[in-house]
This record gives sequence, structure tokens and C-alpha cells, in this order.
Amino acid sequence: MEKKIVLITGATSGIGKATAKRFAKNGYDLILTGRRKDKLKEITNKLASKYAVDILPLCFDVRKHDKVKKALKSISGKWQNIDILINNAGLAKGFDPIHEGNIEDWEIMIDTNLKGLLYMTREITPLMVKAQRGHIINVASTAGKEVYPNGNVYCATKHGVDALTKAMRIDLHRHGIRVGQVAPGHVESTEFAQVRFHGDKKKAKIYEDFTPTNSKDIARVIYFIASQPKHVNIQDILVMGTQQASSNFIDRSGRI
Ligand code: NDP
Ligand code: 8X3
Repeated sequence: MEKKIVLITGATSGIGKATAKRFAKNGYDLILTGRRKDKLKEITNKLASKYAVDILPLCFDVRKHDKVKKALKSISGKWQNIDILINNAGLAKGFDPIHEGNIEDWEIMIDTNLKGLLYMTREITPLMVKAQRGHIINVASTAGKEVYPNGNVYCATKHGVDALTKAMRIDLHRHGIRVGQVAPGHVESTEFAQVRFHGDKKKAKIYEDFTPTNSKDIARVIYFIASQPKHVNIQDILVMGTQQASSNFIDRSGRI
């Protein structure tokens, strides 16, 4: 029997990388994407040799529609039968109040978190509609459920993802396609904070006084969503570390 195929965007680090490992461990063949060729190669070699699965690495920037199209058009044979699309690539850039926000940071977040997710979805869903089956799991955020100081544009993009998950489900459920999302709070063992604070290591130390979830925890949740029987669609899972009650209430009295 042919193995199932999962396509994961942003598989070069953090949640995407941990999710790739989890699916490989469970015998899926993988299409892994990201911009960093060296990291893609490294993870491809590692998972393919450890778990004896086939992996197709595709290196492109999700913000560029022509590149997304070109990469997905290059897929042939069995790789076209994508069972699961995990729209994970995304980022926060900057942590400024709205009146001091950096326009370039805003463009990057909107282009990656919203337009990138849309480009991927637009290219892959026709294949799923044709096959009358498929599963899309978006990596949303608690920032798509509530807002917090200086989160402005990142929160807006993730509120957009939350809306798109619902809208995509309405458009696709009649075609046998499941659409759901995971909405995590803080997640460590990712490059998220480093990217948000433009590589400032000091500012990126945001998990020292509490224990958030980690990338493996979120990978486990994503795999749980993906591994339900086909008549069951998990629409949304909101998950935070025990010490985090909401975006704005975190017990920072020490790690547990
Ligand atoms: P990481 O920075 O570790 O991973 C982000 C991934 O996205 C990388 O693989 C990166 O790959 C990829 N990516 C970013 N921009 C692009 C682009 N333009 N084109 C293609 N790939 C891109 O962070 P996380 O693992 O934390 O982030 C994954 C998702 O989880 C994001 O959507 C984020 O918003 C969400 N999230 C994160 C939380 C957290 O606290 N960490 C909490 C809630 C949600 P490369 O650089 O190689 O292109
Ligand atoms: C990442 C979680 O709280 O930094 O989406 O927005 S948060």
C-alpha cells in the first residue's frame, strides 16, 4: 500500500521541523518546504535515513506566488496525491506599538502569514477537490483569538488565519476535504522569538521564567488532528502551557 503524503511548509525549524519528524516516524512520505536550502537538505537526509520514508524537499519563498506555483508544478507522479497540507510557515516581525511599527515588518508578516498560506492553499486545493479528499491543517495562534500590547499586525494576520480556516472549511467540506487548525500560545524550541526580535538574543529570551509548550508538543497535537478517522474533523485546538492562562496572563514565577 502507498504511504500517505503530507506537505509541511516551514519545515526547516521549530513546529514544522518537529511535525515533519512526527509524521516520518509514523510512516508518512513528506514534502518539506522552506527557504533555507541547507536546513532542508539536512532534515531531509536525517529523516529519510532514520525512518525509511521518501522525502521531496522544495525550496521556495511562500510570499512569491510565481515561485510557489513553479515549485508545485514541478511535482509529478505520486507526489501529486497530497493527503495533508500543513500551512505552518509564518512569523512575527517586530514588537512595537502601532504608531512606531516598521512598515517592512508589517509587509513581511502579511505576505507570509496570509498571502503565503493562501498561495499554497490555492495551488493544492484543486488537486484535493479533483480527488474529493484531503486534509488541511493551518498553524494559527492564540494571537488569532485575542490581542496583546505590541502584537497588533501579527495578531491581525493570525485573526485572518483563524477566519480563513473557517472559510476554507465552508468552501471545501462538500468535497470531502477536512480543514482544521491548531492555535498555540507560546512555543519554545522554535526560532520564533529570535525572528520576532530581529536576531536580538537578549530580547528573544522570553521563556526563561516560565515553561511554555515546545515544538514537539504542537507536533503531537497536529498529528492527533491528522490521525482521526475520516468522518471526524477536528476544527480547532487552542493549546497553551500550564503556566499560560491567556496571551496576557502568564505565571512567570519560574519554570516547572
Ligand atoms: P520558526 O521560526 O522556528 O519556524 C518558522 C518556519 O517558517 C521556518 O521553517 C521558516 O523557514 C518558515 N518560513 C518563514 N518565512 C517563510 C517564507 N517567506 N517562505 C517559506 N518559509 C518561510 O517558528 P515556529 O515554528 O514557531 O513557527 C511556525 C508557525 O507557528 C508560524 O506560523 C507561527 O506564527 C506559528 N506559531 C508560533 C508560536 C510560537 O510561540 N513559536 C505560537 C503560535 C503559533 P525558512 O526560514 O527556512 O524559510
Ligand atoms: C505566537 C504566540 O503570544 O507570541 O503566535 O503571539 S504569541
